[in-house]
Amino acid sequence: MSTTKVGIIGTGFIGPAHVEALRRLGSVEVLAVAERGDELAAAKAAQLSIPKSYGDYKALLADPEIEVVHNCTPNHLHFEVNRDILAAGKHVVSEKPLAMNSTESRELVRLAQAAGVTHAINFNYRFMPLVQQARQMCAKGDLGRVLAVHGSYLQDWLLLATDWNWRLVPEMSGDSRAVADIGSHLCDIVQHITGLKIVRLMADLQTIHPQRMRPKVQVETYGGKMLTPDQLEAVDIKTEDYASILVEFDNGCHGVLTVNQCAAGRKNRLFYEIDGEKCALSWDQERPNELWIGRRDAPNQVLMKDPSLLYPEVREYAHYPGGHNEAYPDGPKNLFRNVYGFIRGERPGGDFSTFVDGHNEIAICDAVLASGRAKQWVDVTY
Ligand code: NAI
Ligand code: SOE
Repeated sequence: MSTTKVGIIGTGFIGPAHVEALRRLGSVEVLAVAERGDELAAAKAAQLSIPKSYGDYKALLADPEIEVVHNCTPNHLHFEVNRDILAAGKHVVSEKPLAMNSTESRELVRLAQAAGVTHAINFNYRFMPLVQQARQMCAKGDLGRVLAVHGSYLQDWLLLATDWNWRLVPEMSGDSRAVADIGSHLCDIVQHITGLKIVRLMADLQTIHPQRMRPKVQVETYGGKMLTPDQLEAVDIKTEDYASILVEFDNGCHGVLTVNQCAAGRKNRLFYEIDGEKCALSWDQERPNELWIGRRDAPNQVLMKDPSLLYPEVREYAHYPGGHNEAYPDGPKNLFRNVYGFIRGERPGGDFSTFVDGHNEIAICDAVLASGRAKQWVDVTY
């Protein structure tokens, strides 16, 4: 059976994670990478055992062998690179956020639909087994009506004023930082599970470090802990480290979502709790094999991931027996399985996050910024 040939643009932190997840599918061959310049591209290709390398992503797009392209570049390049992938007629898997604002993301949805190719966005946390189980429990009425939702996404990798990354630079990351970077996953996951849509919100945004120390040398994501004071310079910070967002869903229920990239001890704690009239659900990405089910008239339960205990339609998201834990790298693998299955005509589609979902999240982000400025409730304009 022939393999689907893929090119990856950007090979920092997440690019290699895409490569690894794709290789675990078996039916996909990562044929080429593109990076900033020939030397870096060749070095990354050698490191990842990828046959072809391009120092300019446009050369990768001109390669007739490449059928699908993954955009793993920093945020400010997402619009331009996604647009060029679509113009080249290739299928596209983009990293989040889809673009820098909703004008750009709306245009990408239009271009993707006009191009008639498959388009996907890496809302990876959706595709973990117990997140899919929670979604099915909501869809099947196990919770009854959803009454309220709260969630948070907490990290500590930007806790100190000496922590630095391109995500702190609005020209590279966008006018929102914590909300666009991790709030995007949080908003997506609670809407995906409940099937509800956020329609109004009120946001409180805080920049905990109005000034940070920027390295005079370049550092990779999560790589700045070893720098000495003489290698740093002071820079004003304009984007939020922290946000709390009151939200209203389209069924009228309310919720609150908090993000903080200065939360000591929390590494990548994406957490939600959904209160239904029959039971509640909660899940923590740092303990992804446990789903808490809260009950009023019976003892609470912790469902440990085990294919035999999941709804039949969820079992394909769990690849190992109970007690054999699945985690972060398995989300993208499941997403890519669904995307490539559709591209190869082996799956019906409708089971992966698309540019439409990417645009919806940016519309929420735009509303968060508008609400933060106006200090009042605003409607989300999709
Ligand atoms: P990074 O800074 O570690 O890597 C970015 C890479 O893109 C670097 O290797 C850089 O040299 C390359 N690059 C920059 N300009 C380029 C160009 N013109 N052509 C080709 N390559 C270019 O950043 P990281 O952490 O990998 O993030 C990249 C994107 O992935 C971000 O948008 C981020 O939001 C998203 N991301 C998503 C994750 C998820 O769980 N879904 C996890 C981590 C990142
Ligand atoms: C950094 O905050 C980051 O790598 C995000 O960019 C990802 O989207 C998130 O999944 C993990 O944290």
